[in-house]
Amino acid sequence: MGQQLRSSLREQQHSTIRKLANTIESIWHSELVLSDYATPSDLGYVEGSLEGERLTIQNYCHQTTQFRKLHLELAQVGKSLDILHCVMFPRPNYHLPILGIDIVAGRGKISAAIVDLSPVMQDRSLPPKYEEQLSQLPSVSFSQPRELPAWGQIFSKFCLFVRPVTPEEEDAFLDQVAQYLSIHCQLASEALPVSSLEEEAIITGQRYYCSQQQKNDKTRRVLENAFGKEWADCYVRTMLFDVM
Ligand code: BLA
Repeated sequence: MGQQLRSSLREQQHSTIRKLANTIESIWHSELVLSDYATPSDLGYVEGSLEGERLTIQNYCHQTTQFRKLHLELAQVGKSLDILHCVMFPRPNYHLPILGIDIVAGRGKISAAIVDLSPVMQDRSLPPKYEEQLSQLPSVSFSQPRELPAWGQIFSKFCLFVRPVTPEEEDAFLDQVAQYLSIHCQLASEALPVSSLEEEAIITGQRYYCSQQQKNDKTRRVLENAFGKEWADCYVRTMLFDVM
């Protein structure tokens, strides 16, 4: 799909989503050495409309030494719903948390903004350097924190899940994501491979993370309305939260 079409989706989106997409890409490009990722050719740019409004999806994927998949997805439903989804899946031979970001904006207002560095070890702990650096970030308060759904037990104590209600809160969320992402890229670049025993535990942890995320019915419903149940299920299992 042409570059023009790609950039036009982003230009139509909520300004916070557009800014965050640009920030994520700029940090990835400056902090990591990116290689191509074989995105299934029919999933780079997708459009669908069954019963509901038209859904347009743009996917950007890369890989690095430490990450099996860096995934940034921008989606738009009709003219009313904008979505940014981003997950950084580490390779299983590195003990690194899974960075996840989701922003959902409906009719110009953000209803959900979440960022987390989620643990993969069964004791739910993050590597010590992450604990150290994340604890040192200045704490920011938001007027409308949101409660995690039951499947959200995968997230860490550093998880930020809010409904930002002013431009200042939107900027504060953007800033927090940029901090998490910078810390993550820096610590991941210094990380060394683990033993094969630890690798087994990490694979189990990543599988659990993905199986919990797959329980998010709100994501599934949007995809099902535009593409049907079968396609949506396949997309959630192979593109959004593929287990190794
Ligand atoms: C919520 N995700 C949502 C909502 C929608 C989507 C419509 C409801 C908005 C709201 O509660 O205000 C839709 N999200 C999508 C779609 C895609 C998407 C269609 O990413 C992709 C095409 N979700 C993630 C990741 C995280 C995540 C990586 O993809 C976290 C790191 C979290 N999304 C998340 C959570 C909710 C949500 C916790 C709230 C769920 C709830 O309250 O039940």
